[in-house]
Amino acid sequence: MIRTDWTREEISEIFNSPVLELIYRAATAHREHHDPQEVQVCTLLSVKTGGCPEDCAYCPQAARYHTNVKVHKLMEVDEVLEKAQEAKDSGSTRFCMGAAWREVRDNRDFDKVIEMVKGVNAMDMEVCCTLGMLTPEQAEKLKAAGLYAYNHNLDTSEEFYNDIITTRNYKDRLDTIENVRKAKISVCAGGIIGMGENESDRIGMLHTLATLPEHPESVPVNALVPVEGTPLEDQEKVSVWEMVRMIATARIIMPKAMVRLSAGRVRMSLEEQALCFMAGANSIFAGDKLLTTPNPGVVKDQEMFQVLQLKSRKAHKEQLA
Ligand code: SAM
Ligand code: DTB
Ligand code: SF4
Repeated sequence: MIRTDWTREEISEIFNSPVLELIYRAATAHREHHDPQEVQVCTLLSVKTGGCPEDCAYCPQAARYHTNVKVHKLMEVDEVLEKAQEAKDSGSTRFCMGAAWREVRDNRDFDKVIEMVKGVNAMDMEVCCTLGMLTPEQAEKLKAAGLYAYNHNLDTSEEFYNDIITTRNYKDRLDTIENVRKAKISVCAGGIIGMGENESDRIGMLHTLATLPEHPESVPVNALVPVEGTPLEDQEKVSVWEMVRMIATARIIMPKAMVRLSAGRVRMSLEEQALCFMAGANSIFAGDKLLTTPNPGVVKDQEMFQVLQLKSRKAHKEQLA
């Protein structure tokens, strides 16, 4: 049964159950709604990089932190479509374009993004964007261009949010997610662990996601990639068990969602990633770069798929056809 009335206590109990029991329960829920061999392969592209006015403490693209990220204005439509074709040729069925913007503005850059969305949509891939805050009208415009999904992360709990970001508030995030939902665009919303939050923040974020009027279709779980120059540069690596607890709990409370093992895979072994798949993760980002930081390359992931006998999930649009 799909529930949106989970209590914090119920989620906490699941989250804290003995880890092997937790994995078993998540694996069972996973099998009720998904083919456990199938993993969705998505490619990210940073179409506008760096120079962001926000102060997200984890982010190498915030203008105020001195990181090695080079600022790059919005890419040209042709260039982006070439990258999308490469992603498709390497086996990705979802293509996500990210921009280091606080919010979308109604200017020529947005018109260009609309052209990018139309172009990728015509390639029969699920097209996704992550561009910051959106108004209802902007969401409608993206939908009309063929946008399939929009990523907008809660990142952490409402209580901890202000320790990580001060230039916008939690409600801003929830409002954009609502605007995306109302435009009938598939919602991708998740967060990051390893930023110094405590267990109750992790449970709090999962609780907010699982009690939205409708669950996000896609829930990315990122492990912080600590980047030199950001306030979180010295954060310790999270253990695989912390990732497993997040993924398994997300799988149990939002069983139909795609749960994405997102940032942080470069520091995980194949065996650790296998545990995450066992715990219900069924999506990854492929390619040697996320937005600005390294990711295991396509060849390494193909090897992993072979060893674990996984197969790439078709684009949802094709599955419907
Ligand atoms: N500017 C838009 C926004 O903030 O929504 C879109 C791009 S932003 C880079 C997308 C997401 O990437 C963030 O919400 C965050 O969850 C994730 N992210 C950014 N830097 C990260 C890092 N160093 N480690 C893990 N995840 C990160
Ligand atoms: C998400 O949850 N993780 C992706 C995607 N959505 C946009 C981004 C991860 C970014 C990691 C840091 C970087 O490469 O800049
Ligand atoms: Fe800007 Fe997004 Fe990075 Fe925050 S996460 S600094 S909004 S690019």
